[in-house]
Amino acid sequence: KFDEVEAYELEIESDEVNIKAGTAEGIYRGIKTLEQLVVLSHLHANSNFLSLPGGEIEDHPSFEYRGAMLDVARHFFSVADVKRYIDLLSSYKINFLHFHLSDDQGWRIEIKSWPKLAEIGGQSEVGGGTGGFYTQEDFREIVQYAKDRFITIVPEIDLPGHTNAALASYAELNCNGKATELYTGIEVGFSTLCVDKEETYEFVEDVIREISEMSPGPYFHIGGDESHVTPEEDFNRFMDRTLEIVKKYDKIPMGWYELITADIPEETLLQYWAKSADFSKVIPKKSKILMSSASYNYLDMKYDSITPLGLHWAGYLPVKKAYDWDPRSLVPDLDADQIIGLEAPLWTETIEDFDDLALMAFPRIIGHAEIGWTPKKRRNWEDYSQRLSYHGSLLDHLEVKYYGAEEIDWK
Ligand code: TNX
Repeated sequence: KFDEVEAYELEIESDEVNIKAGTAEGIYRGIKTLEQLVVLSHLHANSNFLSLPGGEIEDHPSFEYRGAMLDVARHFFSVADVKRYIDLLSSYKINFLHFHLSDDQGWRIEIKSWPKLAEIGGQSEVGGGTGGFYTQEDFREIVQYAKDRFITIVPEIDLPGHTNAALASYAELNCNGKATELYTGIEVGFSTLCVDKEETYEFVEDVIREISEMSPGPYFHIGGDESHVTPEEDFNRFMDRTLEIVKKYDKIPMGWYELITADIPEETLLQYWAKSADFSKVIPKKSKILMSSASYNYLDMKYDSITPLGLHWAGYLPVKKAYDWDPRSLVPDLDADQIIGLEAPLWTETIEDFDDLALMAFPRIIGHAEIGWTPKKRRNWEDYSQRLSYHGSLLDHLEVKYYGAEEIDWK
């Protein structure tokens, strides 16, 4: 069981420190707790003498999936940036990183059998910058770096909409046989693969095969969101075939909740991104659910009206709101046992570099990490905001930007 795999005990006594666990992963989680204690005790000590609070901790996670998502399609992020994010995520015991690898504005992963995807589709991004892409070697390096920190990479190729970068790279993927122009704006829902062409399924299969071979994790994310120009019947037919391909390469399919209209296998993991106003309309009943509500989880939503970056179509997301909720009861019509965890997406229409990313992710993702680890009955805002107030100094020490929200009495 996941909670046993990740469980650990930490004992700090007057003359020794012990970490016990049944697995290397458990030991790793324990080391991360100890590391935070050491750094924070050091940063807030009144002398040069380092002392740690004594005691015993028995610890294990509440959810098996505690994720972050990075959109590298709207703006590209270097391997070094991704590694830096992975280090930070791992220190807060996040265990999945979902990579949004393709969208209208860019294709970010080398596909050997379709080289123009990266060569052409990799050269654009929002705002007209130069874009970029990961070679397969880069991607393998990221997967391994994450794995060494007990983080599983979830690759996403968004289909059949959000595909302009691919449609600009290969004329034959378009129904009219003409390549589209590269796109650098931020509109959504205008592109679609041609669902009646056999080339489309050769493309989908080659992409899923090449990426699956590099991805040891269980999931392959096939997108499915906002396919507004694909008629529903076409969408379902396309997805039924694509789901077969995912199965052929031994992956568990994952998709945005719109995938519910297709004939999904029972093990499918749907990512629930509805904002609160839509909760009663969007009730996927027949799958596992990953909670990523735009109103609670979206790190690209502004904290408040003066946040310099981000969007606000799902409202503002201050630090308290991002922390003070429970994935098992947020959406009344979902069954608590459908929900395997939560994921915090960072869409990057307005996010251009690591400092921007950090400002939107921190401190809110620390709260998400705690929601994933600690059951609701053992959490409360007063206690959390006190503990969080020390983490600004930790982030300063690492030269990581964060939003100095006034809700927190930063130490
Ligand atoms: C909706 S949420 C999208 C993304 C945008 C995001 C901006 C979802 C599955 N699709 O394409 O980047 O809003 O907040």
